[in-house]
Amino acid sequence: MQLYSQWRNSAGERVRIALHLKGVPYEYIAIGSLPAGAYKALNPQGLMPALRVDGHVIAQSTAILEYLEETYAGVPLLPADPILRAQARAFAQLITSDLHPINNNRVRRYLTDRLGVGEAAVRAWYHHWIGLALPALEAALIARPRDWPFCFGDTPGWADLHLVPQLANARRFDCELKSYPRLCAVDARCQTLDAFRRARAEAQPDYPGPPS
Ligand SMILES: N[C@@H](CCC(=O)N[C@@H](CS)C(=O)NCC(=O)O)C(=O)O
Repeated sequence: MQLYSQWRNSAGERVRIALHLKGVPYEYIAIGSLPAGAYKALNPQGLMPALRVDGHVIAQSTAILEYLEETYAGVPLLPADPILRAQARAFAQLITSDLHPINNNRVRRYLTDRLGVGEAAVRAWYHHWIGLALPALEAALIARPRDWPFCFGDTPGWADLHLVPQLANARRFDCELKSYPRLCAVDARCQTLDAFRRARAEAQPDYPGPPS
């Protein structure tokens, strides 16, 4: 199994965490190490990540996660209870469908390069959408029937692996996080776990090192 990703690739980080949590070995292929055009030939949309399994390519992090969940069912990432399962999916979907697509690199690049939007306004854009998403995610944790150590259970899973890379992005853009104590507590707990640490941007072989 090969994961095509890049050190700073939050959708890829979700998949890396899932692979580690499930104990599935994989080969990390840094997209920057491929010849020009090779990744697009594999995944025509060109977005990261993609997973290659027995010669088949799966694009889109949610599709990859669902494949892993169905194939490596021994370590489930979704809660067993159908309501909690739906709530964990809804939590993740807020990130994958409503937040991440409008704040990601190509959108910010379009704002600056094509629409001539200045850096301060792009930051304001980023903060605006984060500021709508995080209160809803915090509220989802407040509404839980129990104050679990992780988002929807006693072990980390589907919601947690979406949350952690998203909060890393929010920190990169200096977003205010103190108002979200439950999200931060789950994040801090996840950061102590090997599966999350090994998935971090800085732990990837193509990480170029801290900015000088
Ligand atoms: N819906 C896609 C989103 C993938 C995505 O946007 N990936 C980003 C990195 S996190 C990317 O490839 N960005 C390239 C760019 O913005 O130019 C998924 O979940 O896999």
